[in-house]
Amino acid sequence: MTDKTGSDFRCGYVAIVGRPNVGKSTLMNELIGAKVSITSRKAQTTRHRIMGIQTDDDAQYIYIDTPGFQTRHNNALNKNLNKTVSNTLQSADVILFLIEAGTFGPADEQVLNLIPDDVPAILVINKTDRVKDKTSLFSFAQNVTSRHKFAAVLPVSARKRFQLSQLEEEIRNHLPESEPIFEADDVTDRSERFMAAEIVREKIFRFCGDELPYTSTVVIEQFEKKDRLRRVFAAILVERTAHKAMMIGHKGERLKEMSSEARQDMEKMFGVPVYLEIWVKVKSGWADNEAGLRAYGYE
Ligand SMILES: Nc1nc2c(ncn2[C@@H]2O[C@H](COP(=O)(O)OP(=O)(O)OP(=O)(O)O)[C@@H](O)[C@H]2O)c(=O)[nH]1
Ligand SMILES: [Mg+2]
Repeated sequence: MTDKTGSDFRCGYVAIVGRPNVGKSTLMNELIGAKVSITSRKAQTTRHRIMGIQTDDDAQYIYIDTPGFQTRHNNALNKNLNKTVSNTLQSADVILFLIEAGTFGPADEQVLNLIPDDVPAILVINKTDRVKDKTSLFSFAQNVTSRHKFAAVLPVSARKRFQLSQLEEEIRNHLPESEPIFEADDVTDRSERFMAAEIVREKIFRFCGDELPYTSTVVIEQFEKKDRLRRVFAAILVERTAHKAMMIGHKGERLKEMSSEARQDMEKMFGVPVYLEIWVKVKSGWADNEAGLRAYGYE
């Protein structure tokens, strides 16, 4: 291994921004080779700023996954999510502006307008595996690059890992020379307790219909670490009694399935056996109240 304190070592913050559902969290997970950010087919999965860290012999990449920028509803939760995106952009060394191949709409434009002119931004065109006629990507890219002075443009597929090493090389070119900020084996800045809540939230996004993911959140009420075991007591907060019934499902089947998958994911992530209990509680108005949001871990 080479000396990580050598003067040509690079290290910096790489903000990943874009409208909901373009694949930001998938891209970050694939770039660092670990699943630290939850993903789903539904928009607005990510609700917190979360770092994913990748350290090589010659660079440390500190990716910051952000919530997809919200343009639809104006509640306290969404205002808070948008503030997170704006703050992240200000402190980044490099910005990855993610869009979906073939789509550029007002929601993308709004995010693009937030990108400061003095931070190098790479236009990352994701989901190219879905595009049959690759030549169409050229004029598509031209249309987007006419709106901002990008440092580079790269078509990728996060899911198929297409051109990700090229993307990493491009990012490295724009990182400042600096010693590493995190330990070489760190993959995230978040605690196991935080990851536990996120894993449960992912199951809600993956197992429940259209409404529940947006009207619920997860709180870890107790997290016990004993060297070869984690005991996790989670509460899913829902808005209404009817939501509680839907979350639990017929004869408790849905909650049972979600618990089982969440427990397996936690065991994979923590590397130790996990005991998990999930309770569903009705707590209306949680998404509309600023003080309450802080209590649930929203910055
Ligand atoms: N076909 C294809 N699908 C992808 C690709 N990258 C991500 N996806 C899918 O797109 C969906 C959204 O991915 P996420 O990573 O959760 O998107 P996101 O931008 O983080 O979404 P929010 O957190 O809601 O803003 C998931 O179903 C992913 O599997 C890709 O390269 N190709
Ligand atoms: Mg996400």
